[in-house]
Amino acid sequence: MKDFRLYAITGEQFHPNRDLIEVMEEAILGGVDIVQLRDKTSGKQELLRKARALRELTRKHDVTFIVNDHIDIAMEVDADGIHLGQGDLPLPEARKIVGGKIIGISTHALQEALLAESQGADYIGVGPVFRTATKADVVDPVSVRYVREVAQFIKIPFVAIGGIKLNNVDEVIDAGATRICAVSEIVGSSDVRGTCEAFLGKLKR
Ligand code: 3NM
Repeated sequence: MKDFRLYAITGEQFHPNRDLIEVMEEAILGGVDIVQLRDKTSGKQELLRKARALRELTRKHDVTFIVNDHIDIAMEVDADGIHLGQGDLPLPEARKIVGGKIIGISTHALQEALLAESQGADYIGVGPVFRTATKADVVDPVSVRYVREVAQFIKIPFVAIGGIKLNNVDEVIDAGATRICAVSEIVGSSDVRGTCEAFLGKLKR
């Protein structure tokens, strides 16, 4: 997969009065390399509509597009890849369906990271680094210690996630993360573009 530094995930609850596509386009203009559609409440038809719109947007800007959970929707809109949690379809089965598309896996402990790597994940999520209210059933924060472990033992790309804000991202970078993902800090910002630019400024050093 194309390398990346800043990964944005949709979170429409954080911008109730703004359009999804408008917000994600601002994030793209701010420099995000990957957009993920994550939506735990919409039905399939609504999800398909959003996925089509985001596919069009990301194509226009040559940005990677990932769909969370829904392999059928990812295939239907020809997304670049899917992102799966620990409770989703196991990676080898998902691989049979998506072929060469990107598969990302959420991991919360080194054992899960090593398994995902050995099964051929294209990247892993590493989190939640800090406490987050964005993911309902999330495990306790893994802290920057887990980031440090992954940086030491895992060779595939990893992206740190969970409660990451402009005011704590330095700690995550110091622990060895070179790729960052945020939901609320990006899409809930009154200046989405400026927030992305600020994250990227910190990731450059
Ligand atoms: N996955 P925010 S934490 C979607 O640890 C997601 O796997 C996580 O949202 C994981 O940036 C998380 O608003 C939510 O804290 C991240």
